[in-house]
Amino acid sequence: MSHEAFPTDNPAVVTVGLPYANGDLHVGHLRGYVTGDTVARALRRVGQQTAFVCGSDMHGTPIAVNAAKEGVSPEAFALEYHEEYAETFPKFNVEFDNYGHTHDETNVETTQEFVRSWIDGDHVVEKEIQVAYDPADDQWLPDRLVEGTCPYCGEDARGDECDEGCQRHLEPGEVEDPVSTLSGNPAEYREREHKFLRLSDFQDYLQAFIDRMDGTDNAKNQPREWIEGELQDLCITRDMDWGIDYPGEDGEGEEDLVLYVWVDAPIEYVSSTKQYTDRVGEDAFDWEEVWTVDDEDELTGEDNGEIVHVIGRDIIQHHAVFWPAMLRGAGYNEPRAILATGFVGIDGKALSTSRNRAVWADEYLDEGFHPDLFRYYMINGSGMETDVDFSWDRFAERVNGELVGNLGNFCYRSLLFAERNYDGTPDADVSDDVRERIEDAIDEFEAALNEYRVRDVGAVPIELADYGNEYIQRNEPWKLTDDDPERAAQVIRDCVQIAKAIAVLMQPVMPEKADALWAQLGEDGSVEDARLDEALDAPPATFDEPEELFGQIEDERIEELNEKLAERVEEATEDGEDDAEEANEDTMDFEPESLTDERISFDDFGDLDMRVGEIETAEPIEDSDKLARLEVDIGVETRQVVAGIKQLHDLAELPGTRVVLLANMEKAELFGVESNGMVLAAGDEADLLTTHGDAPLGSKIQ
Ligand code: B3M
Ligand code: ZN
Repeated sequence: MSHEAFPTDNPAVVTVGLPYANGDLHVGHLRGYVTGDTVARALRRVGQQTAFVCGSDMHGTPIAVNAAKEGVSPEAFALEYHEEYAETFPKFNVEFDNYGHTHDETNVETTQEFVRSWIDGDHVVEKEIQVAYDPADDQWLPDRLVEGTCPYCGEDARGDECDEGCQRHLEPGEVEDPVSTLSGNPAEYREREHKFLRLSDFQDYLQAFIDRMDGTDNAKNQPREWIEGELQDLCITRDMDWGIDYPGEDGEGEEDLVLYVWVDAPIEYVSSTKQYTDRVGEDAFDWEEVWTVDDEDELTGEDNGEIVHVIGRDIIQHHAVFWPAMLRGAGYNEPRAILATGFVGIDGKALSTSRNRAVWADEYLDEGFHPDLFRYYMINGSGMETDVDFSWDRFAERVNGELVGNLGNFCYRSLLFAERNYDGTPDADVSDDVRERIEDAIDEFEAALNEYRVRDVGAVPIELADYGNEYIQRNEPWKLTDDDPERAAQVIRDCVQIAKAIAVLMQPVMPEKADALWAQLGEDGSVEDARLDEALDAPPATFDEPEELFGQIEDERIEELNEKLAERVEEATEDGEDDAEEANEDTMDFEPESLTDERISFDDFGDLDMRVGEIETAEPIEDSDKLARLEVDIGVETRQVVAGIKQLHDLAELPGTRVVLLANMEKAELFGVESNGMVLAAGDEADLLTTHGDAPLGSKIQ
């Protein structure tokens, strides 16, 4: 950690990547917003002054195209989604201090100011470049209006992004074999003059920046490759009508040119904070204290505000390379930390809005589930950087196990016992052991937050509840009430304190449930306003009979939801003819590697102890994108192996599959899991080798 620990004397701003105002929100989007909201709440919890801001991303080609399809203006089209988002977020207890949009006046002004600063600082250059053009339609094809092949990795790519391959940002003119996504016509490249932000001006700065930036490992490490290589200039203008006008040197707009959507989008982080200041007044929150720098040479100095960006892992380059350069070029402060979350998929495949392959935000709520359960599942179900599959089974497992069975159960039994026997909190001091355990929990909360281990922040109250359950079980106060009433009162006094600490510590992840517990303890107001160390203050002497905080989710309910989702995924797959065609093309294009000239002896071959096996279990290794843990029965014994097949196979379908296992492969340890053998597979798709007949398990391959 290269910055002063939270809380600092400066205000902080937490942001989340702006949603494109282009379709309904699904659980994949919500992961980021819930994470950002949890971070903002946790920062406030430790006493950090924090504004949580965001806005809708209104520009870009997909919005212009979809609006045209519906026969409405892009502005009207995007505003409708903007309003929908502004209503949906609070339903998930995602409470922005300000939620603006990129087409509002504040952002237009701020964006044009940024660009003027770059021009004044001589960071903008004009260049003739090749831009994709559809001659049949007489149409320029910026960004997603063109598709083709990525020049870096050869995968299919959009005009501005290699979304299926290396994830790089692509500059206009880079995509090979361009085709219009509007008409399907092959496109040609035509010369056109555009404006560029000269990123190489910021190369040294960026190299130093990335060394001091905090956040998740993916955000800290991936940009190094880009920053260490030669930085290409960033084209900041587009041939479109929809967007913010390029301001020009004398303040006059340049005809036909609007700013690239990725110019005005991050600037909305600044604009949204400004709007917040406008609303609450400078004394309550001063946007300039966060965004502007007092001393440019002292970027990590004590006078600068704390900027924390939460984003999806696909937009790291925009935030850790382009954005800091944009800020620097306009004399603004830099991000303190970038946290990049993994994706949410279903059955190992990405969610798709157009194919209805998703669990929708509204749908989750319509099923009657509490938003805090979803928040808990998103934050505690996996590490932040891990790609996860949304699964109703795992959702129910977490809720039933950790919330109902552990946290909820502890609080309910403790408060019920307290209310029945003492009308509330027994009159005693908290024991030293319990006080220390709560202090440890507070320390871990602070440490986890400072290291951006958001999942661990969420785990603190669960672990405390675990301790509480064990404590009450061990001390059996119900047996003590007659024989040793003093001891019984002491135990329950401790348990009530633990419940109070749980309410304080669970608030960032489950704000509404934390308030419910707070009220059950007879406390006034919202737990949000309680400081972290209030976890150790005595709870009110009296309170009413508590209610269970969480209800069990029944198996039948989950079965219904699973069926619904399975049907939808099936339909989405049937609709996905494109996928099938693409797969076919892949096979047709496939060029096998040339054969090796080196021969081996029969003895050499005999050294390989390969056996027929059958997969018994296959499960993902959570922290890895690619790896799965398999148990393979090879007749003589069952072997645990780690295989790089997580995204290439539906793991649930693998048990029962016959495979060939190289049994005398060197042992290895991957992500802490021992791999004892190797399963043979063909090609990049890891097509598993199996047997034609039914040779018994353990048969040697010869
Ligand atoms: N609107 C959405 C995305 O690419 C995009 C984020 C902008 S953040 C400044 O995830
Ligand atoms: Zn690529």
